[in-house]
Amino acid sequence: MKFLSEINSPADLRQLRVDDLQEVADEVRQYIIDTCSRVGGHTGASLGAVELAVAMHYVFDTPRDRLVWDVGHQAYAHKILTGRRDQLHTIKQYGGLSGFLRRDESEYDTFGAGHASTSLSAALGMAVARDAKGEDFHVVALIGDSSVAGGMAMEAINQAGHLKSRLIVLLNDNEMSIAPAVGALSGYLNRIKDAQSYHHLKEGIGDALESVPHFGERLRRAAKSVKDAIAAAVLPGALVNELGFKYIGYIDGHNVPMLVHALEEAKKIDDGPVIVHALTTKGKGFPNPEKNYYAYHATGPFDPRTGLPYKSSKVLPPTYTQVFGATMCELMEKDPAIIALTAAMPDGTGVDQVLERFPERAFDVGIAEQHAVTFCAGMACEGAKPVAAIYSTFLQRAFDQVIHDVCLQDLNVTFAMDRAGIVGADGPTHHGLLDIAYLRGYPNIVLMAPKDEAELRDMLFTAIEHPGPAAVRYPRGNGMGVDISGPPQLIEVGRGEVLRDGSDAAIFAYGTLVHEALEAAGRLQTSGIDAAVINARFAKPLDAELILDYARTCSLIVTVEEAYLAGGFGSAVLELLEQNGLSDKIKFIRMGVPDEIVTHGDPRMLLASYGLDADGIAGRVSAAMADAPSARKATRIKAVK
Ligand SMILES: Cc1ncc(C[n+]2csc(CCOP(=O)(O)OP(=O)(O)O)c2C)c(N)n1
Repeated sequence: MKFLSEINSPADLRQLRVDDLQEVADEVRQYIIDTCSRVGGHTGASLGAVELAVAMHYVFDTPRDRLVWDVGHQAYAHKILTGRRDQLHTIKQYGGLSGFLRRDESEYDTFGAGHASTSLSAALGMAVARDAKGEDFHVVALIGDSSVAGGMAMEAINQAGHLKSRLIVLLNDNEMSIAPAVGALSGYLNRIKDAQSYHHLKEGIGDALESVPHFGERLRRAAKSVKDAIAAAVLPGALVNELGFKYIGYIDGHNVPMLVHALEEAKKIDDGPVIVHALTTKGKGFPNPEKNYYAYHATGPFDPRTGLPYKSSKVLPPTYTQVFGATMCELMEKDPAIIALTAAMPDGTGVDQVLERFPERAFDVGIAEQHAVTFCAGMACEGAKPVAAIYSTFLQRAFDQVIHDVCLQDLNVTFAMDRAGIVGADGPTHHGLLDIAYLRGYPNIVLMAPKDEAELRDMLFTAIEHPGPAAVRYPRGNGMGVDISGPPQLIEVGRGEVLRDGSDAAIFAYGTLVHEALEAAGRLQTSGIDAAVINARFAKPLDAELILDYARTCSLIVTVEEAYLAGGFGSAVLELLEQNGLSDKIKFIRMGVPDEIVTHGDPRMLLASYGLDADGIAGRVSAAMADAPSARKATRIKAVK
């Protein structure tokens, strides 16, 4: 590494000549490939943004000038250039660098990220605060072509054009989301680039080119083909004329000197926001010559010579995601009213299978969770049975749509919440720990969580057939390996399942932790504690009869959930006990995640750190039994169903 080993901060980078920067970018790219081949990560997304990071840190006086990255998954080059090169190999691992951006990780991470489409709002806020304080620095937001179509980004563009604050937006246009980009805006950007037919645009192209600030005359000369000319003319048309942005571009986002030049020009614009439109290739330089950008977005470890992933010889059960996708296809085969929906996560949710099989009844709406939910509500008004497959963490963004548009109107919308619980390497922005709390407090919705992949199938069917809103939460990763060959069955709403009876303690587990609870009960038996284990199945409505029955007969009630304790399943049970005058008559323990930010790392290890494994559960139960009230007198009415 001729340059990179000497670059310990952007100030070092800025000592170099512009002519050296392309080589710096090459070294950064190679460094990302070498590191990600060992530890995995958002390889392709980051490879596509290498030159953008080099140019931005070269042109701007970071961290004095504020650089705001959208999502932050593509920011590995930024991390490398801002003093974190030697820690890159720890990325997404416990105690290591975050896979996204965190203000507490570096002063160069001016705004924490992980969810998409936030950068423009944050950057505009910084710009307005700067102006209010009478300070003078640049604010630059980098955003991808899919994230820019997200609702928040659109709202920020609307306000930025109106306020005319000094703000620079670098658009990283690679025509990709995780999957190929969708939507009219993305189609529009593509049409500009691929313009074939220009007849109706011929007039005015010259004028439009000239109107582009600073670049106009040069663009006119540089427009080598009619295609370039149209591109330059059309985009300013929309952004400059209609929305109050200046436009520079489009430019080759892998050519550092050109980027530097464009950003220098952008710096000079002091009377409003400007967009610099850079074209990039996702996975640029990835060793596998097969152009599967979809697969490159994020990778596990791979062979750095071939780009091929290392294959595990272990045969694992299908993931919950795969089972969801396959079950949707089965159900949609039989019921034409069912519609599947994803918000830019077709492969992550399993909706890719459905899009392929039923393209007319499956939608990828892009990064637009809020729209997705209300879109479903509209479909439900017309008798359709929409299923919104949205990760637990991303559904947070559509909270009001779930409440105001779906639950209040009691519409038949199913929420399939993948990645519920601790997701592991992606960390705090991606853990799905809040959905029970944010969905439980409003009438009408049914909440359920399966103990395994077979029950996921049953619950999905049950949710779709339930006439009102229903949500199913299930974890990231592989199923338990149970038989899923039978057709999905309807489950009685609000009924738990006793997996093991017991007279001393009753453990109510919600979701897949039921298996840890069963193992814990086995261990407790050997130390003389007879613990029942109940698969709660529903957080709303609770199986009140079953819970009260155990509460009247056991000394100890324990709830277990992979979610925040505040407002969660355990809270629901506690409320039930309180309503029935039992809360002070019984020892009660809620096990889950306390009120703290859960870091990134191996999910099993993180769960264990919160006592959410067989050891932890057994330990808590035996400690509590030592001082629990003596065995309760009432006879259980209906413990085993
Ligand atoms: C609110 C939200 N929804 C979904 C995601 C998942 N996600 C992460 S990156 C990404 C694609 C972003 O595409 P783009 O903005 O074009 O950036 P690129 O990856 O192409 O650089 C998506 C959908 C997210 N992070 N946040």
